[in-house]
Amino acid sequence: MGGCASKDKKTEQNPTTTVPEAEKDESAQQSDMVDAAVLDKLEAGFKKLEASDSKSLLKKYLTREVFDKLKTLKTPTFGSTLLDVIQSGLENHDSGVGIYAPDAEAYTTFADLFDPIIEDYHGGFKKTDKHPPKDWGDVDTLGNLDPNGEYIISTRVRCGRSMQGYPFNPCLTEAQYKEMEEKVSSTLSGLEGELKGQFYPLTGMTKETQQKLIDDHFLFKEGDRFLQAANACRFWPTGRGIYHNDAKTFLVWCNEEDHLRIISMQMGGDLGQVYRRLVTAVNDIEKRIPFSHDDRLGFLTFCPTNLGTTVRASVHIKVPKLAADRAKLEEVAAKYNLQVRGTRGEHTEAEGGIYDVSNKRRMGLTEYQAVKEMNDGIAELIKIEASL
Ligand code: ADP
Ligand code: CIR
Repeated sequence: MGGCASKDKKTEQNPTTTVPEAEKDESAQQSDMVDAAVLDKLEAGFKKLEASDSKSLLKKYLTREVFDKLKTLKTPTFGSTLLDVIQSGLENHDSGVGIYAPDAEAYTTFADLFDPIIEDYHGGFKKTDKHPPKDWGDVDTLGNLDPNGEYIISTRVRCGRSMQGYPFNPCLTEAQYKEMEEKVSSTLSGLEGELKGQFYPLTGMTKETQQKLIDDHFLFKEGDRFLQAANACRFWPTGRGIYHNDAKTFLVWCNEEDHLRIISMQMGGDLGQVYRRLVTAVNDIEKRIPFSHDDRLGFLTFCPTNLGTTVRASVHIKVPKLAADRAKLEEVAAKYNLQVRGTRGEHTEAEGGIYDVSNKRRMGLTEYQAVKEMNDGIAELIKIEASL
């Protein structure tokens, strides 16, 4: 194990762990050095990944040269290692991406790996680029994408936020989880009007209630192996929960992948209404909780795919003719910078011909532009479907 997440475990480790000869001379700096056990794991994991047919961005960009340069580094404050960054992708060769930032400094310390992955995922956001300032645009310019209700089942827009003063999941203590949950639930209890609702902690929630919320697409799933391998599910379900209004059109996830996921959703294709609700909510919450933001990367998140605007605008859509061939659907979607997911979200299959189609990139464009990208792409997909 590497940095912060393994601190508790270090005390349990065998104190006779061998220190390589080369490291013995510098034992005074031991705390700055990566453990031999971590280096062994990294080396073994790297070799396996190299020999695999993994299509992950991790495999694509973790060359031997990058690996050798980064394997001995640690982040300054939390001591996170390359293993903390890549262990999800090492354990799950079917990852699309395969890396997470255990703490915000990882984006800098391990930039030689993060930067090319960010550039690839976000459609050309270069290491010299700067994410634009937040701009929700003119919220009245978006409308209903499917006024006759022929294609779109439901519409959802979400964004992620990290609370200032707290690291990401792998570095959080149990006490911090509890403290954050308390801050989030008490803050949200101040929301009014359409946003008024209640916080439901995962701790103590019946399995039936939890499963119903998951089946209805309102709550995050449990046991995500990509997050588990990244050490992001420690102390589960402590500190995790969901806030929602009665209509379940406005929801906030607490401490799943990110500290907060702020979500607006409803049945049908009225993207305008969904977007306006989200913008109102985020503006309100931002007045009450300070969030982590970086000049270059935008809003900071655990997964590099969510940096920048952190916005994923999606529809659940039925396009049976286009989707007769999933590869074809993916190809057409990619033309409009859209990503296709299964009905229950990432890494799931389509059920009943329903696909989740969303904007793929979230960096190097404004919040409004990210949503508009989905809006325009979906309009095109519907046009194509209608013409077939
Ligand atoms: P996220 O969007 O938060 O990154 P997922 O892809 O895991 O994560 O999706 C989370 C949940 O949101 C899943 O249950 C998924 O089915 C649901 N969801 C996503 N888009 C829509 C939509 N347009 N309508 C209804 N549910 C949706
Ligand atoms: C993967 O690489 O497939 C997972 N680690 C998820 C990557 C992107 N998804 C996300 O941020 N939710």
